Amino acid sequence: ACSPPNAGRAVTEGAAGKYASQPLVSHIYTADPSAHYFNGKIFIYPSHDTATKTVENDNGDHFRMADYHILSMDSIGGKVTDHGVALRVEDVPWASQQLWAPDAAFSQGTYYLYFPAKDKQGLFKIGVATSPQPEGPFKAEKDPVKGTYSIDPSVFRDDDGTFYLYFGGIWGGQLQNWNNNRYDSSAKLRDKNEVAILPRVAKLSPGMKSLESDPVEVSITDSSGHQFLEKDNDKRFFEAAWMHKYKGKYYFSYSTGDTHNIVYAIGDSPYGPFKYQGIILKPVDGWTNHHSIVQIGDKWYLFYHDTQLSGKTHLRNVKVTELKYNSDGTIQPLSAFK
Ligand code: FUB
Repeated sequence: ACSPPNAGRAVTEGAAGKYASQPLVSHIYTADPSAHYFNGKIFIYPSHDTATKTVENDNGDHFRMADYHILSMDSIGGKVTDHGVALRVEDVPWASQQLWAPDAAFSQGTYYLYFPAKDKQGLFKIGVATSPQPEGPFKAEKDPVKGTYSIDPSVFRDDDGTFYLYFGGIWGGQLQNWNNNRYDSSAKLRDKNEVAILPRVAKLSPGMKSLESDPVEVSITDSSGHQFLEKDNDKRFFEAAWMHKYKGKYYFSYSTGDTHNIVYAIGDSPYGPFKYQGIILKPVDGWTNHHSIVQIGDKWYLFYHDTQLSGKTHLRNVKVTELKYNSDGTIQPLSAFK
């Protein structure tokens, strides 16, 4: 009752007739929306947030999601369908808990769901599950994708048909424990004057269930080509990688985590290097900020989440709003009224 009328809704700054968005569904809590246009419909692959008694901490233990539901709609603003349970943690042979932010891809008649989960040893890995339909149900492979680790998989199909898997997230996402693709249980978060930890990318093999090559770091720099330091935490990578292509350029976007922005950097190849450009979405209600960007017809949309329905960081709701570019290819920033 104390909130201003637009609490928790993203608006296009400076746009005539501000666009305010509402939760896409309210019967379940959903987060981390990865949207795709498959078969003439919009499919959203979100996390399915659930109530938990786990106390909120920096490790993200309060995010205890146990299954996925896929959402779809014919058009933006249209009726949203929840297709029910698409995959449960108990149906993933290698996983123990925490089905965090997923993504999906389509190749040669099969839909692939990529998802992070903790294995039986408590290490986040990335799994893959398949279905003949975009909405699932999905059948998980027996093991995680070999060579993967950490969280927030995001799959990008380039115009030549090659797929790339981006991933990683620091703090509870464990990326700080992986150096040169090796796990180091003693590795700590970097000090403020050390270079920031970078996300990873690897080409997927044509079968979509394995990596074609070892993951490499995704280089993100400032406009002078310098890598960010850990203290540049309003710009450095934290989690929620997403790749899209606009007018031949590669746009790598991500969350800055503890400063709660969605920001982006532009490059000339799927591997980068990417030059930092600025904010796409300022902090929303709730600690996390996680998005996807997709073209539908001749318009571009930002799918994101906030906590409008619950007011609780771990019980989020997905939303969509239009994304606009300037003529120089930069993105017009969005903000949410607090
Ligand atoms: O939903 C759990 C985690 O919260 C995701 O993996 C992060 O990106 C953050 O949104």
